[in-house]
Amino acid sequence: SNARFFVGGNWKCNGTHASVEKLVQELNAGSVPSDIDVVVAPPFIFLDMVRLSLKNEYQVAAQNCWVKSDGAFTGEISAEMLMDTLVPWVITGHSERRSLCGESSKFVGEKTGHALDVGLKVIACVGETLDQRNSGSLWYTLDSQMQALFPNVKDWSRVVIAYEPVWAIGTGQVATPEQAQEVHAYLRTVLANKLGEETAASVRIIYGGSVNDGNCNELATMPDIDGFLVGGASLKAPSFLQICNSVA
Ligand code: G2H
Repeated sequence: SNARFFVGGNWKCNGTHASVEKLVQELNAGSVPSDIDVVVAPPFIFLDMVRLSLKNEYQVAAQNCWVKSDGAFTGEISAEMLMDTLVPWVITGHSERRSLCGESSKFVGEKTGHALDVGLKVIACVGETLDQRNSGSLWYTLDSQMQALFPNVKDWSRVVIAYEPVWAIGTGQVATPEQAQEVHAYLRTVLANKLGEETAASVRIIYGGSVNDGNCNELATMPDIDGFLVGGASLKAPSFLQICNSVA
């Protein structure tokens, strides 16, 4: 699509005060195209420090937030707190939260809706496991993850969909450009059926799962790949900067 290219860096649960400071310095020393969105997602504890020290070519995201407003939810961070601390983006439904923290599609949908209602922009993740792909439930899985978003999202201009096949996450086994394109085209059809062609074409659909500086260029040439969500390689500034410059 013609949508603005988007590169996210998901730092996951990594880093020390010193390593984060170094990564920020290296990112600040690099350059990224001015016509793309680059958004990095540090762990909560470093979020404010990273936001305040990164140059303004970069934006920040939280990796998660709570499903409801402030209250008795020990250990959680609300979407309202993110807004109040000037964090513009949040990732929802990452497969690690679905699998390790038991987040259902319904819960991810509600959380996405709440984050949007409060004013955040959302990177909403979907993706199938290898079992689901091999047993023929690829399309069913993706469709049900998408359907859980629709009743909760009023403003699709503030949503980026990240397709992250679970079998490609942190495994070094990246989806081929054709495999990714096939799914991205499907997701766009799902969006089009619900929202119309025009809105569907304007929603960024980004790919995640073992993206690195060696495979990003070919993936970026695919018509329905509007960017990337990068995990491991986003912790290395030279790799991440190269991925940001892979825009086709
Ligand atoms: C997928 C991705 C980033 P990695 O989780 O969200 O991680 O690039 O390490 O596979």
